[in-house]
Amino acid sequence: MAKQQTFVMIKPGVLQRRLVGEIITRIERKGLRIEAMKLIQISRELCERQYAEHKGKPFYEGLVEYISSGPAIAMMASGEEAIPMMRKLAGATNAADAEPGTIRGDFAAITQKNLVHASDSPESAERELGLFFTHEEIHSWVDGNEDCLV
Ligand code: FUP
Repeated sequence: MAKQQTFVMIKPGVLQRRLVGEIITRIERKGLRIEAMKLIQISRELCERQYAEHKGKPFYEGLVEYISSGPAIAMMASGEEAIPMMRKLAGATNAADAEPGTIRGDFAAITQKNLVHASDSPESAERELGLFFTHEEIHSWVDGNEDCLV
């Protein structure tokens, strides 16, 4: 299995709803390593770069408005198969399809406000991590608990 690094964004509504701890707990409880994290007011420009693939879609304007509406948390999570693992923890994009037990399934009733973003491929992870973090902001650490997680 491959060690991977993935980009996670905890969206502004999560701070409003005081659910930041709940989300971070789920990521840690799964065993992923948080190796970069910051509270960030995402500018419209950064948001447009993050979601460039969706430009022109009906939900695009509302999405950009929402993501740049207040502070969010940017994070890098690492571990074996971290990219698909984090996508599973997040759940389906569409709020109505997200399974109970997932972050979106448990807390999202509106697709636009589906709490978290998680990279969908190694290419996306590399691109997104590059948008949000400098090398100096990433702090890799050896997982002393690795044996306890199996
Ligand atoms: P995901 O990778 O699961 O975050 O999903 P997408 O990249 O397809 O969508 C990015 C964001 O756009 C979603 F998190 C929420 C928003 N969106 C909508 O508001 N409506 C849609 O129909 C699809 C996506």
